[in-house]
Amino acid sequence: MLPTAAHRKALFQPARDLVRRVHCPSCWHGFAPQESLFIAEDPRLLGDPVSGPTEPIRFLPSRFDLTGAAIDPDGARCTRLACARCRQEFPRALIEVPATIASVVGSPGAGKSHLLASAIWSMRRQGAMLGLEVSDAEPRMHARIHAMENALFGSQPEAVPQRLAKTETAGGDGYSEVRVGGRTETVPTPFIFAVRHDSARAEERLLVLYDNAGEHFLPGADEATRPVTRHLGRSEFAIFVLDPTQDDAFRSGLGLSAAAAGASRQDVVLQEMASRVRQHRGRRTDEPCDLPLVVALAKADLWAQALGISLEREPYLPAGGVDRQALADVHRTLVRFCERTAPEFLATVRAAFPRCLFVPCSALGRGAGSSRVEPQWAAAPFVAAWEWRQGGHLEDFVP
Ligand SMILES: Nc1nc2c(ncn2[C@@H]2O[C@H](COP(=O)(O)OP(=O)(O)OP(=O)(O)O)[C@@H](O)[C@H]2O)c(=O)[nH]1
Ligand SMILES: [Mg+2]
Ligand SMILES: [Zn+2]
Repeated sequence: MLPTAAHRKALFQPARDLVRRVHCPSCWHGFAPQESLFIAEDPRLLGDPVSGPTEPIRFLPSRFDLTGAAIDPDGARCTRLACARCRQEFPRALIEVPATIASVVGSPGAGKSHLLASAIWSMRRQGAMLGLEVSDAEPRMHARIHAMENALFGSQPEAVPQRLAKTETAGGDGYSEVRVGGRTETVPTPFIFAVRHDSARAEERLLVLYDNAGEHFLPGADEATRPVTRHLGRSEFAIFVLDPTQDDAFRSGLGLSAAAAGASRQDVVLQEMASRVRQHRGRRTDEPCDLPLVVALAKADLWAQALGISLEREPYLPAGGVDRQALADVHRTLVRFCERTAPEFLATVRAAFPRCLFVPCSALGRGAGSSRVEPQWAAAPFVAAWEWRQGGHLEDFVP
C-alpha cells in the first residue's frame, strides 16, 4: 500500500502552538509571546540598560533566519529569550508549553532548600513510581539547583555530612538586580522543570519553583523593590514547609527537649503568606485563599516514629501515582497531632486554606546524621500537590 499523506514525513513540521500569554518567571509581568526580547550572541554587544553592564543587550528583532532564530544587530544568530520588562532570560519552552507556578514557603531554617533539592532529585530518578517524568526545561539555566543536588547526592568524601548553606536573602546566583522604570529591583531566579504526567497521557506542563530565604516570608519583608515572593500572587499551589522541631509545643508533644531560642512563629509566617496571597490577587481579607496548600512537615527523621508514622514505604501505588489511602492516614494523624500541640497553627490553616493536605517528609531521610542522604517522602508533597492541581482525587482533604 502506498503511504498516504499522513504517513509521509512532512518536510516542514508545523510550528508548535504558542501559549497566548507568557508570565515572566522573574517579575511575573504578562506579555504576548511575540513581545519577548532576544538576547544578543555577539560578544561585543555587552551592556544592557535594564539587566546590567555585564549582560548582552536584549532586542526586539526585525531579522530572522530560515529556522526562526533572530539575527542580532551584528549578524549573529540568537535563540535565547528574555522578558519584555525585567529582561531576565527564560527558557524557550515557556512560550510553547503552559506553566504552573508553585510557591514553597516556610520560616528560616525550616528545611525548604534541602526539601527542594531532595524532592527534585527523587522526582528525576523515580519517575515511573511517581507517575511523573521531570526534567530541566533548560539545563543551562539550572546551575544552582544542580549544585544543590550535587552537594547532597554527588560523590562525597566519607564521613563528612554534606549540607546546603542557608539561602541568601539577596545577591548570589539566586537573585538578579535589574533597573526598571528608573529604580533597581531584586528579582528571584526561578527553577523551571518540564513535567509529563504519564498515566493521564496529559501534555507536558512546566513547573516553576523558587527557593526563597525564609526571611522573605516574615511580616514586613514584602517590598516593591524586592518583589521576591510575588509568585504568591500567581501560584497554583503552595507547599508550606513546617518544621515541628522549631516549635516548643510541637517538641514537647514529640517528647523532645526545648528548642533553641530565636525560632520564628510558624503560624505567623503562614498568616503572612495568606495575607500576601490575598493582597496580590486582589481578594478580601476575610476570603479563603483558593489555592490548594500542602503542609510539608519537615525533618520527619527526627519525629515520625514518636507519632507512630512509618516512612519506610514511599506513598505511591505499584502502577505509579500517589497512594491516596496512605496519604489520608498520615494526614489524619498529623492533623490530630496539630490539634493537640499547636491549635493556633491549625486555626490559621483552617481560616485561610479550606483545602489542605498534611504530609510528613524528610529531605535527609535515613541518612540524617551521616554523610549519606536518603530522602524519605521528600517528593510526596510536590507529587500530591501536582496531582491535586491536575484534578486528581485529593479534593476532599480538609484540615
Ligand atoms: N534532621 C534533618 N535535618 C534537616 C532536614 N532538612 C534540613 N535539615 C536541617 O535544617 C537546617 C535548615 O535547612 P535548610 O534547608 O537550609 O532550611 P531553609 O528553610 O532553606 O532555610 P533558609 O534558607 O534560611 O530559609 C539545616 O541545618 C539542615 O541540615 C531533614 O530532613 N532532617
Ligand atoms: Mg534555604
Ligand atoms: Zn520579567
